[in-house]
Amino acid sequence: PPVSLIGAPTDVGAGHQGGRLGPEALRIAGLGEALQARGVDVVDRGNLDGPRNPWIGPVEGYRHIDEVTEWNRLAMEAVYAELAAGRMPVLLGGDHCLGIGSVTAVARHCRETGKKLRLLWLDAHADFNTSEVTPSGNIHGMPVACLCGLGPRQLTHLGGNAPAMDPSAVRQVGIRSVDEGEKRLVKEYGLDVYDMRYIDEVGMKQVMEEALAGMDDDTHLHVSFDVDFLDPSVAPGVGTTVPGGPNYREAQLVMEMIADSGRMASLDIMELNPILDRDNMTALVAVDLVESLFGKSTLMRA
Ligand code: DIR
Ligand code: MN
Ligand code: MN
Ligand code: MN
Repeated sequence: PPVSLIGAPTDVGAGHQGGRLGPEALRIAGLGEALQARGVDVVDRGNLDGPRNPWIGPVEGYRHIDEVTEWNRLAMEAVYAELAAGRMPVLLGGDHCLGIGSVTAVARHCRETGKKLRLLWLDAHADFNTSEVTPSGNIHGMPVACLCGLGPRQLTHLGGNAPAMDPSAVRQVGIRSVDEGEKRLVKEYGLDVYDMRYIDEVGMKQVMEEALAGMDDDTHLHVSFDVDFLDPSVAPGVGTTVPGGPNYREAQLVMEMIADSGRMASLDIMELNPILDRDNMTALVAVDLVESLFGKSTLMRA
């Protein structure tokens, strides 16, 4: 389907400023042109326009909750409009709190069209914190919990009813940083987490076979790509680097296997922080990976 790029220039959900420059850095790295060169019909919708970052501390366990809510409402409406028009939304973050709005829109589209939702969450973090267990108050550490109905009402009910989705639809890959209280919740909700230890033990190919298993013609696959999924050696331009992530080669395999599945119908590219980057290298790596997501491969296969 044709692709729509939607910029969401905000870092209200993060603990560092600079993520709000992410959409522009991805454009400068040639995201739109790279997709065009692959024959994808792509339109850039420009940037959403939400509240500025007040840059104050957490209140009752949440930093900037009203600004986060407003940005997510905007993201949800923009993503939903593209899906309803038969297009593939690509949300350019911005911090990962925006996954709430993006996936809430996808879940609504799935309900309306009778599709089954599969959420592939590529991240160093589980993003399953709540106000009780968060070490930071930063809502970018909470979107998966909110989507599963765990969180403040204004975020869990963004789409009207909660939960937006069932935890059984979630597959998380690349995880290597889960906070103490968050670990209990991940277990309690039964999230399917392919952490770095498991990736090391069985290899990325088997991990992706498992994470993508069980999809069919009626599955809508949403890929939420937090750039801190990648090892910091290839992707330094993020606020919360965690060592020991997938290298360039493993990440390419992830994207190629998603492309081979043929099911990806929406995408987030989140958490890029150009202030912390070097010569836009993280944005350039992200564009390389997105090319693979859209089917670029070295050889003609099969
Ligand atoms: C940490 C960091 N778990 C928190 N989370 C991040 O503050 O909740 N998620 N960086 O992407
Ligand atoms: Mn559709
Ligand atoms: Mn994240
Ligand atoms: Mn992360």
